[in-house]
Amino acid sequence: MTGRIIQGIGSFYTVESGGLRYVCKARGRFRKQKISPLVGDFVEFQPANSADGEGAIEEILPRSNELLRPPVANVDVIFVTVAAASPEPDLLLVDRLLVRAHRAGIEAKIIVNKVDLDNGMAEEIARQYGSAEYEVHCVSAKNGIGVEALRNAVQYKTIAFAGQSAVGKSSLLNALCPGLMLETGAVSRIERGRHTTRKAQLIPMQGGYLADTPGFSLLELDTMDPELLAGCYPEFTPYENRCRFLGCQHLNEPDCAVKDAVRQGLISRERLERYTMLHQELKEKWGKRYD
Ligand SMILES: Nc1nc2c(ncn2[C@@H]2O[C@H](COP(=O)(O)OP(=O)(O)OP(=O)(O)O)[C@@H](O)[C@H]2O)c(=O)[nH]1
Ligand SMILES: [Mg+2]
Ligand SMILES: [Zn+2]
Repeated sequence: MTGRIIQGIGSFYTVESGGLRYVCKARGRFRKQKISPLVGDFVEFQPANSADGEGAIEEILPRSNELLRPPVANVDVIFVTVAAASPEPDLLLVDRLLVRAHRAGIEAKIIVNKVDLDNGMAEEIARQYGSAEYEVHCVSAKNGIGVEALRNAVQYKTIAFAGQSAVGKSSLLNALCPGLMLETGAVSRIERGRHTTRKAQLIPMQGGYLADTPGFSLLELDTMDPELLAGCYPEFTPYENRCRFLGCQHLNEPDCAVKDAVRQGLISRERLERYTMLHQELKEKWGKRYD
């Protein structure tokens, strides 16, 4: 049979096929080949032959893409999620996620949650990324602002929510899928501390899937040639061939059309500033790549 992995706990995977769920283990040879099944994988599997047994994943079908942070495969769109406040927005982390999505060949959209707390900041974030022609959705999982519009954007696709911890990814999934009751970060009275998502999982919805994923606070870019970074900024593209130097990195070169566009307010200054930081970071890593 063929199906899709929607959840993985330890060495057990939940495979969905034809609306039913099957618990399966991965064959030992995957471990020998150092392949681990990912949530989102399409697989061939052998269902259990008794009610209490488990099935076996026989084959992982070729992936159209994969992310390791967060760990999901075959994603159509990644919803890079940030909160307008609480936690304070980390836009460098947003930019890192956008670069990673671009490198993995996955379309990205920006979701600004918690607009009920700070609408001014939500507008500021929309301004910075709007000029990059990213689609920006300002929403509130708490009072429902923008949730209906977001629901219309999620049909028939596999969409992964990704972003900093506590921005409200699980809360947004709950708002989008009535009846779903994912645990969210409200401080629990029974356990101490707040609840946090620990595993990626896919939730079937409107003919597609939504992926909830664990949040993080740190994210490094993989080692890559820093000269490829500018190509991950869609708002730079229309200007690049107007820079004086071929291969201009838009740092300190004279007659740089990207920096001109920033001066004219066509590209966000903050995006270029953070680009410069990421470029520097990649340059250091790239220099040490043979160490
Ligand atoms: N004011 C406000 N609070 C929200 C909103 N959405 C979520 N929260 C709160 O933010 C906290 C974190 O929400 P979660 O949904 O658990 O966040 P998460 O992004 O899934 O966090 P991780 O699983 O740790 O990555 C919870 O206390 C939510 O109640 C919102 O739109 N407005
Ligand atoms: Mg969560
Ligand atoms: Zn330039």
